[in-house]
Amino acid sequence: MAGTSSTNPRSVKLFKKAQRYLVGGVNSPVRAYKSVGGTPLVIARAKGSQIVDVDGNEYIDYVGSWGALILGSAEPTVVEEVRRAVESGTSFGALCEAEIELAETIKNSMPSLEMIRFVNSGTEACMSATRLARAFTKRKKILKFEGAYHGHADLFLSQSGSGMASLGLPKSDGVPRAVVRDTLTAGYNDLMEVRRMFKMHEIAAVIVEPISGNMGVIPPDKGFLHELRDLTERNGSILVFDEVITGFRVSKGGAQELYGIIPDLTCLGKIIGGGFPVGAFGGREDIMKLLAPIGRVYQAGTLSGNPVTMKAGLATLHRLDKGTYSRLERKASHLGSSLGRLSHRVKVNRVGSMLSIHFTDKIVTNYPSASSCDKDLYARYFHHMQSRGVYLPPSHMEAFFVSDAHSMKDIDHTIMSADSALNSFYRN
Ligand code: KE4
Repeated sequence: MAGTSSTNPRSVKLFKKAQRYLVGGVNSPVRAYKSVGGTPLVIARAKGSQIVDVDGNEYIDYVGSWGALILGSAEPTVVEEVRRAVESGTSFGALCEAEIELAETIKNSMPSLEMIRFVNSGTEACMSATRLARAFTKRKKILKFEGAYHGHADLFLSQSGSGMASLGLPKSDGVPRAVVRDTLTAGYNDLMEVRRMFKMHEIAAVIVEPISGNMGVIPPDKGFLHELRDLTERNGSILVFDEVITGFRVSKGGAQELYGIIPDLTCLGKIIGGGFPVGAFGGREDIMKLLAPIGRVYQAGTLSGNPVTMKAGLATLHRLDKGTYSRLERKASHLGSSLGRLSHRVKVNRVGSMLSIHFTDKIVTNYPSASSCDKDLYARYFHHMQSRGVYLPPSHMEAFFVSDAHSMKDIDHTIMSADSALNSFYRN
Protein backbone atom coordinates (compact mmCIF):
# COMPACT_ATOMS: atom_id res chain seq x y z
CA MET A 1 0.00 0.00 0.00
CA ALA A 2 1.12 3.56 -0.62
CA GLY A 3 2.13 5.88 2.16
CA THR A 4 5.22 7.89 2.98
CA SER A 5 8.08 8.13 0.51
CA SER A 6 9.45 4.89 1.98
CA THR A 7 6.73 3.09 -0.01
CA ASN A 8 6.96 5.47 -3.00
CA PRO A 9 10.67 5.61 -3.74
CA ARG A 10 10.25 5.47 -7.52
CA SER A 11 7.60 8.21 -7.49
CA VAL A 12 9.94 10.39 -5.43
CA LYS A 13 12.84 9.70 -7.81
CA LEU A 14 10.80 10.23 -10.98
CA PHE A 15 9.16 13.39 -9.67
CA LYS A 16 12.64 14.81 -8.99
CA LYS A 17 13.62 14.01 -12.59
CA ALA A 18 10.32 15.41 -13.91
CA GLN A 19 11.10 18.73 -12.28
CA ARG A 20 14.20 19.00 -14.47
CA TYR A 21 12.10 19.02 -17.64
CA LEU A 22 8.48 19.85 -16.76
CA VAL A 23 7.64 23.08 -14.95
CA GLY A 24 6.79 22.08 -11.40
CA GLY A 25 7.23 18.47 -12.51
CA VAL A 26 3.75 18.38 -14.02
CA ASN A 27 1.73 19.26 -17.09
CA SER A 28 -1.19 20.65 -15.12
CA PRO A 29 -0.74 22.53 -11.84
CA VAL A 30 -3.25 20.70 -9.65
CA ARG A 31 -1.26 17.46 -10.10
CA ALA A 32 1.72 18.92 -8.22
CA TYR A 33 0.10 18.34 -4.76
CA LYS A 34 0.76 22.03 -3.91
CA SER A 35 -2.55 22.20 -2.05
CA VAL A 36 -2.01 19.00 -0.01
CA GLY A 37 1.79 18.85 0.20
CA GLY A 38 3.98 15.81 -0.32
CA THR A 39 5.25 14.17 -3.50
CA PRO A 40 2.79 13.36 -6.28
CA LEU A 41 2.40 9.72 -7.17
CA VAL A 42 3.71 8.75 -10.59
CA ILE A 43 1.13 6.42 -12.10
CA ALA A 44 2.25 3.37 -14.07
CA ARG A 45 -1.09 1.94 -15.18
CA ALA A 46 -4.80 1.82 -14.46
CA LYS A 47 -7.62 -0.67 -14.92
CA GLY A 48 -11.23 -0.39 -13.84
CA SER A 49 -11.42 1.47 -10.54
CA GLN A 50 -7.74 0.86 -9.73
CA ILE A 51 -4.63 2.84 -10.50
CA VAL A 52 -1.13 1.52 -9.78
CA ASP A 53 1.86 3.76 -9.08
CA VAL A 54 5.41 3.11 -10.30
CA ASP A 55 6.20 1.41 -6.97
CA GLY A 56 3.43 -1.13 -7.55
CA ASN A 57 1.05 0.34 -4.94
CA GLU A 58 -2.64 0.03 -5.83
CA TYR A 59 -5.29 2.66 -5.17
CA ILE A 60 -9.00 3.02 -5.66
CA ASP A 61 -9.16 5.91 -8.12
CA TYR A 62 -11.71 8.67 -7.45
CA VAL A 63 -10.04 11.22 -9.75
CA GLY A 64 -10.85 9.22 -12.89
CA SER A 65 -8.85 11.61 -15.08
CA TRP A 66 -10.83 14.48 -13.51
CA GLY A 67 -14.17 13.00 -14.36
CA ALA A 68 -13.54 11.65 -17.85
CA LEU A 69 -13.48 7.95 -16.91
CA ILE A 70 -17.12 7.30 -16.01
CA LEU A 71 -16.65 3.63 -17.02
CA GLY A 72 -13.33 3.31 -15.17
CA SER A 73 -9.87 2.94 -16.77
CA ALA A 74 -9.07 0.78 -19.79
CA GLU A 75 -12.68 -0.32 -20.16
CA PRO A 76 -12.51 -3.32 -22.54
CA THR A 77 -15.03 -2.11 -25.16
CA VAL A 78 -13.41 1.33 -25.25
CA VAL A 79 -9.95 -0.26 -25.56
CA GLU A 80 -11.11 -2.51 -28.40
CA GLU A 81 -12.71 0.37 -30.31
CA VAL A 82 -9.57 2.48 -29.85
CA ARG A 83 -7.31 -0.39 -30.94
CA ARG A 84 -9.30 -0.81 -34.13
CA ALA A 85 -9.36 2.93 -34.78
CA VAL A 86 -5.59 3.28 -34.25
CA GLU A 87 -4.92 0.46 -36.70
CA SER A 88 -6.95 2.35 -39.32
CA GLY A 89 -5.05 5.62 -38.83
CA THR A 90 -4.91 7.96 -35.88
CA SER A 91 -5.75 11.27 -37.54
CA PHE A 92 -6.80 12.22 -41.04
CA GLY A 93 -7.10 15.99 -40.72
CA ALA A 94 -10.26 15.50 -42.73
CA LEU A 95 -13.88 14.55 -42.05
CA CYS A 96 -14.37 10.98 -40.80
CA GLU A 97 -17.58 9.06 -40.15
CA ALA A 98 -16.91 8.73 -36.43
CA GLU A 99 -17.17 12.48 -35.81
CA ILE A 100 -20.55 12.55 -37.54
CA GLU A 101 -21.68 9.59 -35.41
CA LEU A 102 -20.50 11.14 -32.17
CA ALA A 103 -22.17 14.46 -32.98
CA GLU A 104 -25.43 12.61 -33.73
CA THR A 105 -25.12 10.56 -30.51
CA ILE A 106 -24.55 13.67 -28.40
CA LYS A 107 -27.47 15.49 -30.04
CA ASN A 108 -29.75 12.50 -29.41
CA SER A 109 -29.00 12.79 -25.68
CA MET A 110 -28.73 16.58 -25.53
CA PRO A 111 -31.15 17.95 -28.16
CA SER A 112 -30.24 21.58 -27.36
CA LEU A 113 -26.98 20.97 -29.23
CA GLU A 114 -28.55 21.44 -32.66
CA MET A 115 -25.10 21.90 -34.17
CA ILE A 116 -21.75 20.85 -32.64
CA ARG A 117 -18.07 21.64 -33.07
CA PHE A 118 -15.45 19.27 -31.62
CA VAL A 119 -12.24 20.65 -30.17
CA ASN A 120 -9.46 19.16 -28.04
CA SER A 121 -10.07 20.52 -24.56
CA GLY A 122 -12.70 22.05 -22.34
CA THR A 123 -10.75 25.30 -22.45
CA GLU A 124 -11.11 25.49 -26.22
CA ALA A 125 -14.81 24.67 -25.95
CA CYS A 126 -15.55 27.44 -23.43
CA MET A 127 -13.30 29.99 -25.14
CA SER A 128 -14.91 29.35 -28.53
CA ALA A 129 -18.47 29.36 -27.19
CA THR A 130 -17.81 32.74 -25.60
CA ARG A 131 -16.38 34.14 -28.82
CA LEU A 132 -19.48 32.95 -30.63
CA ALA A 133 -21.80 34.54 -28.06
CA ARG A 134 -20.02 37.86 -28.40
CA ALA A 135 -20.31 37.71 -32.18
CA PHE A 136 -23.99 36.79 -32.11
CA THR A 137 -25.00 39.53 -29.64
CA LYS A 138 -22.42 42.09 -30.81
CA ARG A 139 -21.77 42.71 -27.11
CA LYS A 140 -18.56 42.31 -25.08
CA LYS A 141 -19.40 41.59 -21.45
CA ILE A 142 -19.27 38.01 -20.18
CA LEU A 143 -20.67 37.12 -16.76
CA LYS A 144 -19.07 34.16 -14.96
CA PHE A 145 -19.25 32.99 -11.37
CA GLU A 146 -16.75 33.13 -8.53
CA GLY A 147 -15.11 29.75 -8.05
CA ALA A 148 -16.06 28.49 -11.49
CA TYR A 149 -13.41 27.18 -13.85
CA HIS A 150 -13.93 27.26 -17.60
CA GLY A 151 -10.34 26.48 -18.60
CA HIS A 152 -7.37 28.80 -18.86
CA ALA A 153 -8.36 31.12 -21.72
CA ASP A 154 -7.33 34.69 -20.83
CA LEU A 155 -10.83 36.05 -20.53
CA PHE A 156 -11.72 33.56 -17.78
CA LEU A 157 -8.63 34.26 -15.66
CA SER A 158 -10.25 37.21 -13.98
CA GLN A 159 -11.49 38.12 -10.56
CA SER A 160 -14.23 40.52 -9.71
CA GLY A 161 -13.20 44.11 -9.64
CA SER A 162 -13.77 46.19 -6.52
CA GLY A 163 -16.96 48.02 -5.74
CA MET A 164 -19.63 49.01 -8.16
CA ALA A 165 -17.38 48.93 -11.17
CA SER A 166 -17.19 45.14 -10.95
CA LEU A 167 -14.99 45.16 -14.04
CA GLY A 168 -12.67 42.18 -14.17
CA LEU A 169 -9.09 42.24 -12.89
CA PRO A 170 -6.44 39.73 -14.03
CA LYS A 171 -6.15 36.66 -11.79
CA SER A 172 -3.05 35.42 -13.58
CA ASP A 173 0.17 37.07 -14.69
CA GLY A 174 0.36 37.53 -18.42
CA VAL A 175 -3.32 38.39 -18.76
CA PRO A 176 -3.70 42.01 -19.82
CA ARG A 177 -6.26 44.02 -17.89
CA ALA A 178 -7.91 44.96 -21.17
CA VAL A 179 -8.71 41.31 -21.83
CA VAL A 180 -10.57 40.77 -18.56
CA ARG A 181 -12.18 44.17 -18.13
CA ASP A 182 -15.24 42.77 -19.89
CA THR A 183 -15.41 39.68 -17.69
CA LEU A 184 -17.87 40.22 -14.87
CA THR A 185 -17.94 37.94 -11.85
CA ALA A 186 -20.88 37.24 -9.57
CA GLY A 187 -21.27 34.89 -6.63
CA TYR A 188 -22.55 31.44 -7.50
CA ASN A 189 -26.16 31.12 -6.34
CA ASP A 190 -26.24 34.91 -5.76
CA LEU A 191 -29.22 36.06 -7.84
CA MET A 192 -29.20 39.56 -6.28
CA GLU A 193 -25.73 40.12 -7.71
CA VAL A 194 -26.71 38.68 -11.09
CA ARG A 195 -29.74 40.96 -11.33
CA ARG A 196 -27.50 43.93 -10.42
CA MET A 197 -25.06 43.01 -13.16
CA PHE A 198 -27.85 42.88 -15.73
CA LYS A 199 -29.03 46.32 -14.61
CA MET A 200 -25.52 47.77 -14.97
CA HIS A 201 -24.23 46.08 -18.10
CA GLU A 202 -25.19 44.93 -21.57
CA ILE A 203 -24.18 41.29 -21.27
CA ALA A 204 -23.24 39.07 -24.22
CA ALA A 205 -23.34 35.81 -22.30
CA VAL A 206 -23.61 34.21 -18.91
CA ILE A 207 -21.38 31.15 -18.62
CA VAL A 208 -22.13 28.86 -15.71
CA GLU A 209 -21.23 25.41 -14.47
CA PRO A 210 -24.84 24.29 -13.86
CA ILE A 211 -23.46 22.21 -11.00
CA SER A 212 -20.19 23.65 -9.72
CA GLY A 213 -17.38 21.11 -9.80
CA ASN A 214 -14.40 23.39 -9.22
CA MET A 215 -14.97 24.48 -5.64
CA GLY A 216 -15.87 21.00 -4.64
CA VAL A 217 -19.37 20.11 -5.80
CA ILE A 218 -21.96 22.83 -5.27
CA PRO A 219 -25.44 22.25 -6.66
CA PRO A 220 -27.47 25.24 -7.90
CA ASP A 221 -29.98 26.66 -5.40
CA LYS A 222 -33.59 25.97 -6.35
CA GLY A 223 -34.54 28.46 -9.06
CA PHE A 224 -31.00 29.71 -9.68
CA LEU A 225 -30.62 28.23 -13.15
CA HIS A 226 -34.22 29.05 -14.11
CA GLU A 227 -33.66 32.69 -13.23
CA LEU A 228 -30.42 32.75 -15.25
CA ARG A 229 -32.42 31.39 -18.18
CA ASP A 230 -35.12 34.00 -17.67
CA LEU A 231 -32.71 36.94 -17.23
CA THR A 232 -30.64 36.01 -20.31
CA GLU A 233 -33.80 35.54 -22.36
CA ARG A 234 -35.27 38.89 -21.30
CA ASN A 235 -31.98 40.74 -21.90
CA GLY A 236 -31.03 39.20 -25.23
CA SER A 237 -27.99 37.49 -23.69
CA ILE A 238 -26.73 33.97 -24.42
CA LEU A 239 -26.88 31.32 -21.67
CA VAL A 240 -23.85 29.02 -21.87
CA PHE A 241 -23.84 25.84 -19.77
CA ASP A 242 -20.31 24.66 -19.12
CA GLU A 243 -21.04 20.93 -18.87
CA VAL A 244 -17.45 19.81 -19.30
CA ILE A 245 -17.82 17.89 -16.02
CA THR A 246 -21.60 17.40 -15.77
CA GLY A 247 -22.24 16.42 -19.40
CA PHE A 248 -23.15 12.69 -19.39
CA ARG A 249 -21.97 12.59 -15.76
CA VAL A 250 -25.10 13.50 -13.81
CA SER A 251 -27.45 12.08 -16.43
CA LYS A 252 -27.40 11.05 -20.08
CA GLY A 253 -28.69 14.51 -20.95
CA GLY A 254 -26.39 16.29 -18.50
CA ALA A 255 -27.40 18.94 -15.97
CA GLN A 256 -29.66 20.58 -18.56
CA GLU A 257 -31.81 17.43 -18.55
CA LEU A 258 -31.64 17.07 -14.76
CA TYR A 259 -32.86 20.64 -14.16
CA GLY A 260 -35.01 21.01 -17.28
CA ILE A 261 -33.21 24.06 -18.65
CA ILE A 262 -32.42 24.62 -22.32
CA PRO A 263 -29.23 26.71 -22.64
CA ASP A 264 -28.37 28.47 -25.88
CA LEU A 265 -24.88 26.96 -25.98
CA THR A 266 -23.29 24.03 -24.12
CA CYS A 267 -19.62 23.17 -23.59
CA LEU A 268 -18.61 19.53 -23.19
CA GLY A 269 -15.40 17.59 -22.57
CA LYS A 270 -13.99 14.69 -20.52
CA ILE A 271 -16.56 11.84 -20.80
CA ILE A 272 -17.33 12.43 -24.51
CA GLY A 273 -13.71 11.60 -25.33
CA GLY A 274 -13.56 8.40 -23.27
CA GLY A 275 -10.25 9.48 -21.74
CA PHE A 276 -8.74 11.07 -24.87
CA PRO A 277 -8.15 14.82 -25.29
CA VAL A 278 -11.50 16.29 -26.23
CA GLY A 279 -13.89 19.19 -25.96
CA ALA A 280 -17.01 20.23 -27.82
CA PHE A 281 -19.37 23.17 -27.94
CA GLY A 282 -22.76 23.30 -29.52
CA GLY A 283 -26.23 24.72 -29.34
CA ARG A 284 -28.73 26.81 -31.29
CA GLU A 285 -28.21 26.48 -35.01
CA ASP A 286 -28.68 30.22 -35.61
CA ILE A 287 -25.75 30.91 -33.28
CA MET A 288 -23.49 28.02 -34.32
CA LYS A 289 -23.83 28.96 -37.99
CA LEU A 290 -21.79 32.09 -37.33
CA LEU A 291 -18.78 29.77 -37.09
CA ALA A 292 -16.32 29.41 -39.98
CA PRO A 293 -16.50 28.03 -42.60
CA ILE A 294 -20.13 29.24 -42.84
CA GLY A 295 -19.84 32.39 -40.76
CA ARG A 296 -17.16 34.84 -39.77
CA VAL A 297 -16.27 33.52 -36.29
CA TYR A 298 -12.97 31.75 -36.67
CA GLN A 299 -12.17 28.57 -34.75
CA ALA A 300 -10.03 25.60 -35.85
CA GLY A 301 -8.02 22.62 -34.58
CA THR A 302 -5.56 20.14 -36.08
CA LEU A 303 -6.82 17.12 -34.19
CA SER A 304 -10.44 18.17 -33.77
CA GLY A 305 -12.76 15.22 -34.47
CA ASN A 306 -9.92 12.73 -34.87
CA PRO A 307 -11.15 9.15 -35.33
CA VAL A 308 -9.48 7.71 -32.21
CA THR A 309 -11.04 10.18 -29.78
CA MET A 310 -14.37 9.98 -31.56
CA LYS A 311 -14.42 6.19 -31.34
CA ALA A 312 -13.42 6.28 -27.66
CA GLY A 313 -16.23 8.73 -27.01
CA LEU A 314 -18.77 6.67 -28.95
CA ALA A 315 -17.80 3.46 -27.15
CA THR A 316 -18.20 5.27 -23.83
CA LEU A 317 -21.53 6.96 -24.53
CA HIS A 318 -22.99 3.75 -25.91
CA ARG A 319 -22.42 2.11 -22.52
CA LEU A 320 -24.24 4.90 -20.65
CA ASP A 321 -27.70 3.41 -20.36
CA LYS A 322 -30.33 3.55 -17.57
CA GLY A 323 -28.67 0.60 -15.82
CA THR A 324 -25.32 2.38 -15.69
CA TYR A 325 -26.82 5.51 -14.14
CA SER A 326 -28.79 3.55 -11.56
CA ARG A 327 -25.65 1.62 -10.53
CA LEU A 328 -23.73 4.90 -10.32
CA GLU A 329 -26.51 6.46 -8.21
CA ARG A 330 -26.68 3.48 -5.85
CA LYS A 331 -22.92 3.39 -5.21
CA ALA A 332 -22.44 7.17 -5.03
CA SER A 333 -25.40 7.72 -2.70
CA HIS A 334 -24.15 4.96 -0.36
CA LEU A 335 -20.69 6.54 -0.36
CA GLY A 336 -21.93 10.11 0.05
CA SER A 337 -24.44 9.39 2.83
CA SER A 338 -21.98 7.17 4.72
CA LEU A 339 -19.20 9.78 4.59
CA GLY A 340 -21.64 12.51 5.63
CA ARG A 341 -22.67 10.49 8.69
CA LEU A 342 -19.09 10.09 9.97
CA SER A 343 -18.99 13.49 11.69
CA HIS A 344 -20.99 16.70 12.00
CA ARG A 345 -17.73 18.49 11.17
CA VAL A 346 -17.80 17.09 7.65
CA LYS A 347 -20.16 18.09 4.86
CA VAL A 348 -20.54 15.99 1.72
CA ASN A 349 -22.01 17.56 -1.40
CA ARG A 350 -23.18 15.24 -4.15
CA VAL A 351 -25.04 15.26 -7.43
CA GLY A 352 -25.15 11.84 -9.04
CA SER A 353 -21.66 10.33 -9.12
CA MET A 354 -19.79 13.61 -8.56
CA LEU A 355 -19.08 14.37 -4.91
CA SER A 356 -16.92 16.46 -2.61
CA ILE A 357 -16.08 16.37 1.08
CA HIS A 358 -15.71 19.63 3.01
CA PHE A 359 -14.20 19.91 6.49
CA THR A 360 -16.68 22.31 7.99
CA ASP A 361 -19.82 22.20 10.11
CA LYS A 362 -21.58 24.68 7.80
CA ILE A 363 -23.32 23.98 4.53
CA VAL A 364 -21.25 24.77 1.44
CA THR A 365 -23.27 26.68 -1.17
CA ASN A 366 -20.81 29.11 -2.79
CA TYR A 367 -17.16 30.07 -3.14
CA PRO A 368 -16.77 31.86 0.22
CA SER A 369 -18.20 28.90 2.12
CA ALA A 370 -16.14 26.42 0.06
CA SER A 371 -12.88 28.30 0.40
CA SER A 372 -13.30 28.78 4.16
CA CYS A 373 -13.38 25.02 4.81
CA ASP A 374 -10.39 23.51 6.61
CA LYS A 375 -7.84 23.03 3.81
CA ASP A 376 -5.18 21.65 6.18
CA LEU A 377 -7.54 18.99 7.46
CA TYR A 378 -8.36 18.05 3.88
CA ALA A 379 -4.62 17.66 3.23
CA ARG A 380 -4.28 15.33 6.24
CA TYR A 381 -7.36 13.42 5.06
CA PHE A 382 -5.94 13.17 1.53
CA HIS A 383 -2.67 11.61 2.74
CA HIS A 384 -4.42 9.36 5.25
CA MET A 385 -6.62 8.01 2.48
CA GLN A 386 -3.74 7.68 0.04
CA SER A 387 -1.84 5.64 2.60
CA ARG A 388 -4.87 3.34 2.75
CA GLY A 389 -4.98 2.91 -1.01
CA VAL A 390 -7.60 5.52 -1.84
CA TYR A 391 -6.62 8.12 -4.45
CA LEU A 392 -8.49 11.43 -4.14
CA PRO A 393 -8.09 14.78 -5.90
CA PRO A 394 -5.08 16.62 -4.38
CA SER A 395 -7.14 19.74 -3.66
CA HIS A 396 -10.12 20.50 -1.41
CA MET A 397 -11.60 22.57 -4.21
CA GLU A 398 -12.09 19.66 -6.60
CA ALA A 399 -14.77 17.02 -7.10
CA PHE A 400 -14.26 13.30 -6.90
CA PHE A 401 -16.04 10.73 -9.01
CA VAL A 402 -17.53 7.24 -8.74
CA SER A 403 -17.27 5.20 -11.94
CA ASP A 404 -19.19 2.17 -13.15
CA ALA A 405 -16.06 0.14 -12.38
CA HIS A 406 -16.12 0.94 -8.63
CA SER A 407 -17.33 -2.04 -6.62
CA MET A 408 -19.26 -1.91 -3.37
CA LYS A 409 -16.09 -3.41 -1.85
CA ASP A 410 -14.17 -0.33 -3.08
CA ILE A 411 -16.85 1.93 -1.62
CA ASP A 412 -16.88 0.15 1.76
CA HIS A 413 -13.06 0.22 1.98
CA THR A 414 -13.23 3.97 1.26
CA ILE A 415 -15.82 4.55 3.99
CA MET A 416 -13.80 2.55 6.55
CA SER A 417 -10.62 4.44 5.62
CA ALA A 418 -12.44 7.77 5.98
CA ASP A 419 -13.83 6.68 9.35
CA SER A 420 -10.32 5.88 10.58
CA ALA A 421 -9.13 9.27 9.29
CA LEU A 422 -11.85 11.19 11.12
CA ASN A 423 -11.28 9.11 14.25
CA SER A 424 -7.66 10.25 14.22
CA PHE A 425 -8.71 13.89 13.66
CA TYR A 426 -11.64 14.26 16.00
CA ARG A 427 -11.98 11.44 18.44
CA ASN A 428 -8.59 11.06 20.01
P1 KE4 B 1 -9.62 21.32 -20.02
O1 KE4 B 1 -9.11 22.50 -20.84
O2 KE4 B 1 -8.76 21.07 -18.79
O3 KE4 B 1 -9.86 20.07 -20.84
O4 KE4 B 1 -11.08 21.72 -19.46
C1 KE4 B 1 -11.24 22.93 -18.78
C2 KE4 B 1 -12.50 22.86 -17.93
C3 KE4 B 1 -13.62 23.55 -18.36
N1 KE4 B 1 -14.77 23.53 -17.64
C4 KE4 B 1 -14.85 22.82 -16.48
C5 KE4 B 1 -16.13 22.82 -15.70
C6 KE4 B 1 -13.72 22.10 -16.01
O5 KE4 B 1 -13.80 21.43 -14.82
C7 KE4 B 1 -12.53 22.11 -16.75
C8 KE4 B 1 -11.29 21.37 -16.30
N2 KE4 B 1 -11.40 20.65 -15.08
C9 KE4 B 1 -10.18 20.53 -14.31
C10 KE4 B 1 -10.51 19.89 -12.98
N3 KE4 B 1 -11.51 20.57 -12.23
C11 KE4 B 1 -9.15 19.76 -15.06
C12 KE4 B 1 -7.98 19.29 -14.23
C13 KE4 B 1 -6.75 20.11 -14.49
O6 KE4 B 1 -6.85 21.36 -14.63
O7 KE4 B 1 -5.65 19.50 -14.54
